[in-house]
Amino acid sequence: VEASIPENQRTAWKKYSTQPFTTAEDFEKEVVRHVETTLARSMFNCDETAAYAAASLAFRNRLITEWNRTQQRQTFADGKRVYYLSLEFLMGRALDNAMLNVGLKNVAKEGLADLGFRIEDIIEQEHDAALGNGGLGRLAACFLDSLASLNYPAWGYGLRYRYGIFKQEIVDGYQVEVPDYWLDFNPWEFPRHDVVVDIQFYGEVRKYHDENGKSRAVWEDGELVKATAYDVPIPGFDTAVVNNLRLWSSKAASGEFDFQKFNSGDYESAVADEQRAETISAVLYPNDNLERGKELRLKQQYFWVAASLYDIVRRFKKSKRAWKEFPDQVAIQLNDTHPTLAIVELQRILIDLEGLEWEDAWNIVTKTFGYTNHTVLPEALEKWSVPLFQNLLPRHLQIIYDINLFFLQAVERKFPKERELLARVSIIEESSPKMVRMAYLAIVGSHKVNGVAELHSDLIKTTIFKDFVKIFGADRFTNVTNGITPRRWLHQANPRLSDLIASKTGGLGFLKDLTLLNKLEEFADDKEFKKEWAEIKLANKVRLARHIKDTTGVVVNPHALFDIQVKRIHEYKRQQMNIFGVIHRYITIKSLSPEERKKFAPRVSIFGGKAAPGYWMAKSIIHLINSVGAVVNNDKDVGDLLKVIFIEDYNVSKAEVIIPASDVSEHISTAGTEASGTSNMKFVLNGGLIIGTCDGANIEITREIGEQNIFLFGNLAEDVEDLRHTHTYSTTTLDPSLSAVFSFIRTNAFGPADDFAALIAAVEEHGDYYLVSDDFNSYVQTQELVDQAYKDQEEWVGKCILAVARMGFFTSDRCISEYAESIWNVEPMEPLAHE
Ligand code: F55
Repeated sequence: VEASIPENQRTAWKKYSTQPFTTAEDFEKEVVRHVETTLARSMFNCDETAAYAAASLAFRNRLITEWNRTQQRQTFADGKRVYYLSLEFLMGRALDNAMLNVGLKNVAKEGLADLGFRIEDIIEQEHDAALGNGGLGRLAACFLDSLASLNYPAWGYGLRYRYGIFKQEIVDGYQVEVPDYWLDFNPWEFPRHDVVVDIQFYGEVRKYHDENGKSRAVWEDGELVKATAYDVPIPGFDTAVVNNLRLWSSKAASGEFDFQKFNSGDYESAVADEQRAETISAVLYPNDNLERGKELRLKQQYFWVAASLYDIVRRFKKSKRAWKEFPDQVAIQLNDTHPTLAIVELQRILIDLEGLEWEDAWNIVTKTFGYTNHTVLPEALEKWSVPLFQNLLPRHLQIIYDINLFFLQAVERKFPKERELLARVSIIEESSPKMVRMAYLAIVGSHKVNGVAELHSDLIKTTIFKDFVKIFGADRFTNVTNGITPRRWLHQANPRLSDLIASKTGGLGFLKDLTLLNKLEEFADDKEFKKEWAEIKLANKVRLARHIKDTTGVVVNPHALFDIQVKRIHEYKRQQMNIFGVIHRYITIKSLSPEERKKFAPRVSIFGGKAAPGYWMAKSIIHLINSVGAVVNNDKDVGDLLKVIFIEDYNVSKAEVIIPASDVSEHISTAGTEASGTSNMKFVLNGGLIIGTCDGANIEITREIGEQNIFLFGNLAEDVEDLRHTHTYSTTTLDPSLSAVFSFIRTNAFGPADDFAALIAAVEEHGDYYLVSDDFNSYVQTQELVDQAYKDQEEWVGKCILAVARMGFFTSDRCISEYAESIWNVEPMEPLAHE
């Protein structure tokens, strides 16, 4: 029964319906009301934490009104919706973003000032929502911002982890992981205790025959876990659209069985059940680009997928349409293979619960799903052991076998003589134990598969998924080059640059149509403009220098070139090459006479990023960086010529401070390994140049901004495989400068050389898989070109302006429009203005 208020009584509702604030005065009223009632405090004990809480509650109420309006409008329109399934959403802070997106940051600033607070200090109080590892999770967050800003009816579905990515502390130069308990006070989520789904695990499958003699599989027994929805409002920029991010939290399914245990005196085991259920959504797995096959991870995936699909199907059923219309109402995008079980779960719902025929169901399924691949690294491709599956999800395993059977039969019909092809493309790998290849399942169950940059999308078609191109045709595979939201990554992170750009491009329109940046080309030679531009960069560097001083005690000169590499620590991203280069620079400086040193270009090498807790090589890299810093930063011969900084606990809110402060940032992965990269886009958009390899989106960035405005070096993807063979089958000589770096490390210059032996051995003895030696000379020479170029500030700033002017392509708005058109087949809704 609809719980709707009858017509006659609605006038009272309308009269008292919440009026969102628009003035500083009304905002202040709200803040004071929240401090005095919601928080039960007063002006005599209102610290910054309380002011943050009250300001957030005020904005949150404002969002709720528009959120309700958006949801009602979408329900009424009853059009096709997009569902973005991602195990990670790296959202960062919400308050600043909410204030900017609804266009009331200035109002809040004035209001908070009246109440005795600086808005910057209040924003700083918020704990990051860090439900992600790195690029993949942040991409999902940028996509939500674009979907709302472009008025698409779209939902995100994820897990409400009690612990997000760990907090990184550096102790004696080593990474230490500390749990990130972030839910103490989170005004941005709404528990929906009425939106609950029971999720089943284990048990067994029995066959029953119905009255027509038709056999039906029924999945019975096992254990139930309860999924509760928590909703997070996602405001669009310059629109009243507020979309929904629904995160699921696990609890023991309440009711009979635990009460039974309780009554029978088995209290402890009832509590243990409760705890085991809550464990499912307890913690985000901290590996990026590595899959470890843990049962709890598979439980997380099914828990989240099953709850989300139940929700999506329930919404569809309300519209009372025929099942064959499902793909006209629903588009589901799989963010990597983590949600691939959704394909199997939808097939199960349709055949086992709704009684559709296999073929009809499978047609619906494949039309509904799209799959985005984010990596070609073999160790990152998900595989699950068949015995594990059999135990946890017995019915799903049967369906996977059936999907595979029908798929392989079709392949055999099309390519009758190719027995090896069948083994290669089978969803089941015939190893021991047998494994389910999730990427293959995702390809077979989707109508589109996309990579995230041109090179990457080409590579997946010619390497890991080559056979599937032959089977399904090239049309199933496409490219959508990644993008970033200019709202957070320019307007929010770099307000002064955003204002300067607005003053030359006719207002803030560029934040909604980033190609408008090209108007800046006219000003690339404008003396006055360049001066303001350079001043802003310097101010951003001063801000970062202050953070570095406060957190590490090291004083850096903001006039030195800031060279930044911040991203997850991984051998393929080659932070080791960067730090070897820094050591090379240190050796060079030490060899110079005092006279020569005066001409040497000063540089600050800044690193940041987390290592997966079990990834020893990555942890050694962090240790080496810190050990080099400890020596170099205290060497009187060096002074300001070189500083080496490791910024602890790199996350979204730190990125907002770090990225606007770069002169040069490093994106130096071995060619062919970084699917796209997205921080490369953020750095250039903030007026920094790039030193990078011909990899991922660097290639398209170069095409857009011009090769005079980027420092590219190193071997090309097409040559990497052959070079690796050279290492394996013959002895190649190590690059002489790199050899000198290794010798220097072996003098114990940075502490016991044994600590770094594995890093050296990887290059010298274990085949240098990531080609550090092959690229080292080219890297060092290109760094010298950077030094030279930086000396001519006029020309440097000109390059930065031209680069920014040409970055329009890399907005996530463009990505979302491409997905909408070529994969989802959805249209944006009419714009919605604030009331
Ligand atoms: C996390 C968990 C697993 Cl099991 C596997 C991968 C990850 C992960 O974090 N991957 C990731 O961040 N991939 C990155 O995706 C970005 C967005 O597409 C790309 O820009 C980047 O190149 C890629 O490495």
